[in-house]
Amino acid sequence: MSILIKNGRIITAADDYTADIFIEGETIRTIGKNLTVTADETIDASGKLVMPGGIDPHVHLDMPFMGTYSSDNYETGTRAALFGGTTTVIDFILQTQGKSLQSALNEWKGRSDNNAVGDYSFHMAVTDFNEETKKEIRHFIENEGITSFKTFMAYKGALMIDDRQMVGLMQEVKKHGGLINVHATNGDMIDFLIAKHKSEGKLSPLYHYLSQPEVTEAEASSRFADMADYTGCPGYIVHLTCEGALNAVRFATRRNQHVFVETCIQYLILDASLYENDFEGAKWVMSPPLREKKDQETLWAGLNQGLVNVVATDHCPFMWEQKLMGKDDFSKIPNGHPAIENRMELLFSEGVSKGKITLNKYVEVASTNAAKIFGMFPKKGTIAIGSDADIVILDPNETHTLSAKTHHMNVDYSAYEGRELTGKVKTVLLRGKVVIDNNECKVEKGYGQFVKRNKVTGKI
Ligand code: DUC
Ligand code: ZN
Ligand code: ZN
Ligand code: ZN
Repeated sequence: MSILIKNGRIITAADDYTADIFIEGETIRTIGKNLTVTADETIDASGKLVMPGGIDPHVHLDMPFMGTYSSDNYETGTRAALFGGTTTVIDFILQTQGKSLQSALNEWKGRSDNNAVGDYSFHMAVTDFNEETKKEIRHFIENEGITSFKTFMAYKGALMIDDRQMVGLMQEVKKHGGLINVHATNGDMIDFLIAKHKSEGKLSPLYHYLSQPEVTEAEASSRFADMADYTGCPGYIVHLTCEGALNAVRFATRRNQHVFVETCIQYLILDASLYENDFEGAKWVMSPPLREKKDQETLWAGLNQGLVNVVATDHCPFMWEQKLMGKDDFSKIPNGHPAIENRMELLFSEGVSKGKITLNKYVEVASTNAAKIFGMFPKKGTIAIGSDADIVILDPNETHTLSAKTHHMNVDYSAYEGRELTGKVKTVLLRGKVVIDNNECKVEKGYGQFVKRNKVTGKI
C-alpha cells in the first residue's frame, strides 16, 4: 500500500516548506517537490498544514481510581485521540502497593491488548519501592520497552512514595537508562487542608481548589528537582500548572540541571473561576486544580522560553454520574477531566491562531519533544524519511465548535462546551494508513500497537 500526500505545507519542530510526501507501507519513503511516483492513493493537501501525529504522553484510560474507573477505555480513548490528531498516547500503569510491577503490567495488558485503535505506550507508576521492586526496574527498561517510571508525591496510602523511596528509585532508574516522571505536589500539606476544610463543613468543589494552593506544587517541584540533581536521574514534572513551580525549575536550570516540564492544555486556557459555579465546578476537579490568569501567562511564556517542553492532557474522564460520587464532599469527586480529543485543536486555536506560539513550537510541544524525551524519536514525532507515517493534515482556517454532542470521548459532558475553534483536523494517518478522514474513523480496535521505547538520553 502506498500513499502520496501532495502540495501540503509541511511543518516539523524545525522546518516549514511545501512538498510532497510518499509513503510506502508504514513509513515515509520520500519527501520532495513534485514527486513523480505512482501511489495507490493520492491526497491533495493544498492549503493545509501537514504535521507529525500528535503525542499525548499523559493519559489515563480504563484506570481504577478513587473507587471507580476512568470512562474511556483503550478503544474509545485512542479512537477519540485519533479524531483530534493524536496518534500516540502514553498511559500510566499503577502498581498496587504490596504487589509487583509485573503483576500491574499484566493487568494493564489485559485491558489494552487488541483494544487500542491508535498507538500507545506505558509509563510504570512505582507506588511501593522496595528490594523486590528494585529488581524489576532493569527488566522493564531492557525488555519491556518501558523506560519511564511515574512517582506520586501525593495521594498518601494509595499512590504516594516518600522521599527515601524516591531517592532509591531514582538511583536505580538512572543506572539503567530510564527517567522519572513525577506528580509533584506536597501530599501531606494537601491532606491537612482537605481535613481542615471538611471539618469546617466546606464541602463544595471550590474547596478542592483551595486545598491545593500553589505552594503545595512549588514546594514539591523544588524538592523533586533537588533529588533529581542529587541522584543525576533525568526527571520530568507532569502537569505543571503555576508560576511558583516553574520558578523551581528556573532555579534548577541555573545550576545547569535539565528538568523536563509538561503542562496540560487546560492549564493554559482555563482558570479557577470555574470552581465558583457550585457543583458544576466538579467538571474541572482535577489535581492539580486550575490556577489563575497570571499562571496561564507564565506557562505560555515558559513554552516560548523552552522551559515548558510538552503540552499533554492528563486525560482522565468520568461520567457526570461518577462525578456525583462527590456531591456532598469534594474529596470524593473523581479527579480528572476529558481532553484527549481536543488537545491538538485547542492548542492550535488558542496558541497558533491567536499568535501566542509559532507553528514550529506547536509541533515541538504537541509531538516532537515527547517523542525525544520518552525514547520514541525519530520513529515518532517528526516527518522524515524512515519515520512512521503518522501524519495530521489540518485546515488552519476552518472553524468549528466543541460539544459533547459531537465528540468521540466516552463522557457525557464536554469541559469545553460551546468553545469556538479556528483550525480543524481533516485527515489523520497512523503508520501509513488513513485512520481518520472527514470525521470518520477508518480502522477498528486492534489497529493500535504498543510502542516499545528506547532508553532515554535526558536531553532534547
Ligand atoms: N490527577 C487527576 O486529575 N487525575 C488523575 C490523576 C491525577 O494526578
Ligand atoms: Zn516482563
Ligand atoms: Zn497527577
Ligand atoms: Zn495524570
